[in-house]
Amino acid sequence: MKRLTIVMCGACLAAAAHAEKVVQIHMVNADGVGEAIGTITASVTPWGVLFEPDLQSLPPGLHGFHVHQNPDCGPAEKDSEMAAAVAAGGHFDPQNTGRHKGPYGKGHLGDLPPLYVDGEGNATHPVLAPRLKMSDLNGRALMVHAHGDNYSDQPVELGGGGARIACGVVK
Ligand SMILES: [Cu+2]
Repeated sequence: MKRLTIVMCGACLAAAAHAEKVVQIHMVNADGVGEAIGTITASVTPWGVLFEPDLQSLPPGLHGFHVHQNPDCGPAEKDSEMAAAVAAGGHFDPQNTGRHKGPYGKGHLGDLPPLYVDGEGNATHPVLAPRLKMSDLNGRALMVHAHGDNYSDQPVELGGGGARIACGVVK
């Protein structure tokens, strides 16, 4: 009887761990990783991965939002200057499409709908990524950019939302 209880509990834990990931998000700049501004919870739905932000202290408006390749929000050199969260690498693109086509296109798998930040600096509106699986998030980073995202590779600097302002490693 005791053994049965342990087995059932183990199954419960495994299911819970698979169903949801809470990612701690921090502001980032060229000097490193800064203050914690909240969390983004990713969970499985029948329609893809749902990202539920609970973030504060962001600039109001729409912000480009992506899964980036590396689990590292640190600064790194870009165009011979240190820049925020460049260590996270580019957009998660396991099929090497090299194309930024948005959450519903056939480019980067890491392209997500933009995050909406209200006039008080809070982001609470969930976004859905229909092509992603939870397992795609393991060992990646979530990235919030300074500007909106036009899902184009042009202009080169702003096509994906420009500078990186907030980031969290998926653990
Ligand atoms: Cu990005």
